[in-house]
Amino acid sequence: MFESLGGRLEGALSRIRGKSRLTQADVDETLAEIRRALLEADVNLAVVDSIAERVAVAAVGAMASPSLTPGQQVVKAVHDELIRVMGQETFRIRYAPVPPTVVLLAGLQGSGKTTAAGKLALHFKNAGRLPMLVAADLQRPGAVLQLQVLGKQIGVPVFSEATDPVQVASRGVAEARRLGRDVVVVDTAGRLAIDEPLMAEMGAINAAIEPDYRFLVIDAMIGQDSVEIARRFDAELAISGVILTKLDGDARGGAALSVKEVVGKSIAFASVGEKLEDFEPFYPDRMASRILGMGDVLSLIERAESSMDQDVAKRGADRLKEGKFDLEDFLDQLRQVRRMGPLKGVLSMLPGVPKELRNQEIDEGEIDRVEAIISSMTPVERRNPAVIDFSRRSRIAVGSGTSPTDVQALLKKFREMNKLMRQIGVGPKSATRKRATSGRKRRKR
Ligand SMILES: Nc1nc2c(ncn2[C@@H]2O[C@H](COP(=O)(O)OP(=O)(O)OP(=O)(O)O)[C@@H](O)[C@H]2O)c(=O)[nH]1
Ligand SMILES: [Mg+2]
Repeated sequence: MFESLGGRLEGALSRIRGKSRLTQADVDETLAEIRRALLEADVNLAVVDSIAERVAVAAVGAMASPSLTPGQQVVKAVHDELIRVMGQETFRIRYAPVPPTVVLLAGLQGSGKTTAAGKLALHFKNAGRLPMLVAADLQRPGAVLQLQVLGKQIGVPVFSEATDPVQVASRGVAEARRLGRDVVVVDTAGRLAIDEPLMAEMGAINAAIEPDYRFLVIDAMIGQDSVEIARRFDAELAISGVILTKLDGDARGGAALSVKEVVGKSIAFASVGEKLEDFEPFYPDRMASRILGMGDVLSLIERAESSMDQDVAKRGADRLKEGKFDLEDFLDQLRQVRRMGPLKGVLSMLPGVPKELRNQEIDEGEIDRVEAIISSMTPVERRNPAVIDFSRRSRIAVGSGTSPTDVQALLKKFREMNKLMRQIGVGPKSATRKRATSGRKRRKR
């Protein structure tokens, strides 16, 4: 997401980034390029103007300032502006003092409401809540089943009945209260375009259940149009915020950068993929850094923390220290990292990773192969790869659908990695060893 906008902005700013002196021509050129980049990313014109105006002021200030880094100041101004238009603060859910906290999702057809309902419920569950899903989309055949499948996947109950949307919603909330579920997420039907029946239905559900939060779900790919959609839904429902979906696609970013500034409603959550974990609170500051290619370490750390099993991570680290890291440990750690999502996504959040590398196709298949190979080994072989002889190698290759050469290559890589670990010195043991060798030569202990 935001690849082309990020690239264009970085390009615009690279001209002045390191400069210790800015000329009027530098500033004009840079501003023009920033405007072009934003317009091309489908950012609302009024928003483009407001960003450009404020950056221009900052640039004039930077030209006059005795600072050594005027170029850097302009970069910072752009960064600050991106944060400002996206809403500065991160949206926080305040749970209702008397549960349940009721959340209503609304939006156009296919915007990602049902998926977002499941993701949101998982988000609440991970936050220690007891969510419940309510299937109030009785329009599309299969909508209820879709939500039930999601509910099953995340272990969250789904309320449904074949009556009408308003009744399902109110009875769902009542049921949640009865069962002691403290957050209710109500999924509703979408329409191809905003029309009267849709708005009337949403209005009726809204009046019936008086939700604490009314989120509009918007597909980030629709760009400019999102502003008008948000305005219309806001007029009917007084929305609390926006859930922006499909940010993993080739969304140009216009929606993310326009909605808050034009409609005055923040983006509360961002959906960044089809998997249930691909969902996060929307952090304007991190998003701005991501757009400008400054990486997004905080999101990454958070994702690592929520998907990593701390015990497994620690066990791996301990065994590395002890010099006992074997293929079993390697497999554990590999699985941990993969739980953070596709490696490409992980890589794109790291700062300083060059654009070319970020966009490079990572061969997930290669990692699948490694996983398959290690999975086909016996525990003894994983603990002590040295026992793997020719016949074991063939067996492992057959078991993992690879070739003996693949198995051999993996073992070789693993040996090299282990050697490298010992050389860079992990943990106290190798520290002693390093001291020993750097001092007078000692015989092997
Ligand atoms: N890549 C990607 N796909 C998504 C995301 N969110 C939803 N989708 C996909 O978009 C399609 C529509 O999602 P739904 O959740 O069914 O959308 P909806 O708004 O409930 O659709 P209706 O109920 O028909 O109005 C599905 O194929 C989802 O898998 C996302 O963040 N990224
Ligand atoms: Mg749906």
